[in-house]
Amino acid sequence: MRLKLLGLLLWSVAANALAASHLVVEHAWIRAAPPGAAMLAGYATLKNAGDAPVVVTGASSADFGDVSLHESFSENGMERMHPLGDVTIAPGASVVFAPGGKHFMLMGGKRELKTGDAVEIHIATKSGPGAETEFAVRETAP
Ligand SMILES: [Cu+2]
Repeated sequence: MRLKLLGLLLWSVAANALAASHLVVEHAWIRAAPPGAAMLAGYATLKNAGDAPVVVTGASSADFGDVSLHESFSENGMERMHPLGDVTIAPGASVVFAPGGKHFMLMGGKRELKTGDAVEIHIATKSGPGAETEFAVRETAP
C-alpha cells in the first residue's frame, strides 16, 4: 500500500514537471535599432503545449541589464506602456507578443546588436525550467 502511494506521488511529480516544461516559443525576434538605442523591444509567440496552465513570471538575458514584460497602449492619442504582471497561458493557448501590444522590454544593452545577430533570452515560469530562446535581430517581423 505504502509503495503504491509512493509510486503515485512520484508519477504526479513527474507529470507536473512535464506539464510545466511545455512552453514553446516561436517567431522570436528583436527589432533592430540604431547604435546606442537606450532600449530595444523583443517579440514572440508563447505557446502552452502542455496540459496545465503555464505562468510566465519574467525574463532575463546575459546581453541586457534588465528585461521586463511590457504592454503598449494608447491614452489620449499618446503611445504608452506599462509593465505586465504574470502572464498565464491556458493549456493549448498562445499569447502573442507583437508590435503595438505585449513586448519584452530590453534595457541596459551590454553589446552592440545589428541585424542578423542572435540574443539568448530566458523566459521564466512559475514552475519548471521556463524556456531558453534565441531571438533574432531583424528589421521586420519574421
Ligand atoms: Cu516597453
